[in-house]
Amino acid sequence: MWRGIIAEYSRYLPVTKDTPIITLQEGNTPLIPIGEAIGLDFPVYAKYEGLNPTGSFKDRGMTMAVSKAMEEGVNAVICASTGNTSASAAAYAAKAGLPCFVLIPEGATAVGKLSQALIHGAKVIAVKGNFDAALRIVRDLATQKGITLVNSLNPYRIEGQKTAAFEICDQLGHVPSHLCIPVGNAGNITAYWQGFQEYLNAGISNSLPVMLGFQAEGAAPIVYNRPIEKPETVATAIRIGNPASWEKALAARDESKGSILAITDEEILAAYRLLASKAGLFCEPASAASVAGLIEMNSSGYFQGKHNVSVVCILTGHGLKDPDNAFEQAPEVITAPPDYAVIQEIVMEG
Ligand code: AN7
Repeated sequence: MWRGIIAEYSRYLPVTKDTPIITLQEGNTPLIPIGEAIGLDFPVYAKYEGLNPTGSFKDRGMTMAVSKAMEEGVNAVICASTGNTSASAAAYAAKAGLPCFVLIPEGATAVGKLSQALIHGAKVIAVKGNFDAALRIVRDLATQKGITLVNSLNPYRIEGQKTAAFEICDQLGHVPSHLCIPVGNAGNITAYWQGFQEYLNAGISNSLPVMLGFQAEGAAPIVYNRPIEKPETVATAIRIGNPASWEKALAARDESKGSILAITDEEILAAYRLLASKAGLFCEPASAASVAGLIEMNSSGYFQGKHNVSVVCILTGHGLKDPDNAFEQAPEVITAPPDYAVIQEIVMEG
């Protein structure tokens, strides 16, 4: 039985036998071939992180952050969140029996994520401001004794999230040539790069991928090299104007000879619909940025003449997190009377 990322990868993590492990058996998410479905003629895989216990990759980091918080004997955990961090923090805090406080940007968090934070018993505070403003407040608040910050500024979050890179190498049997990943607060790209480097240094793998990060056009501070005061994008998960791990994302980009590029909301939504309708994979819009970015780079000729290409795209969160966007992007429901002939006609028309 899979025991969760801490037990499975403990030799790579800062835990001891005295660390109380708070787990929901996160990790072990599938790597699904999608190349053909999205119209590309080289191997492409989706790492479907939406299948983690709370529906996003955040669970890998949260099991570490909350376990270490318990080990240190803290009184509460706190985070700012565009949604997924709050859902994950609330669930792991519930399991640990710890109070959890979350600050979210009012009106800009997908409904699934908000419902999770609430049902798990977190105190949810909606602030009239964006994620960046909320993060500034919790960073200061977490200096109070006994309150631990569980945003990705917490180094244990990165430690946990790096295990996804280990899994990719273990599942694929080799290191992918390129990794495509959405970038918001930039913790995850940092974590993957650290994970791939650690596997290389441990002698488990023998190469490193090129890191390709993607930000939404209206929320692309790293791409445009300046903080964005009022970030805007349909992909609310990555509606972030001043990423906390900015420098580390630049290091991942430059050390891997990769890029961090902007992708429009239209491109994100096209990839979102394509994944759902052709690959059978329902992810949230922010996650589709990885596939949108790959499609865009392929169109621009980036992969031409490259040998042994194998790409992994990270689908960071489940589509059910954000049903409002699905309804907006999908065809309408057909209404009909309970009448055989009427319904037969609809079915026969295809
Ligand atoms: C689905 O939940 O920042 O670059 O507060 O939910 O590590 O921030 C979420 C981020 C990508 C970006 N995809 O990852 C939060 C939050 C999804 C996300 C990202 C997020 P980072």
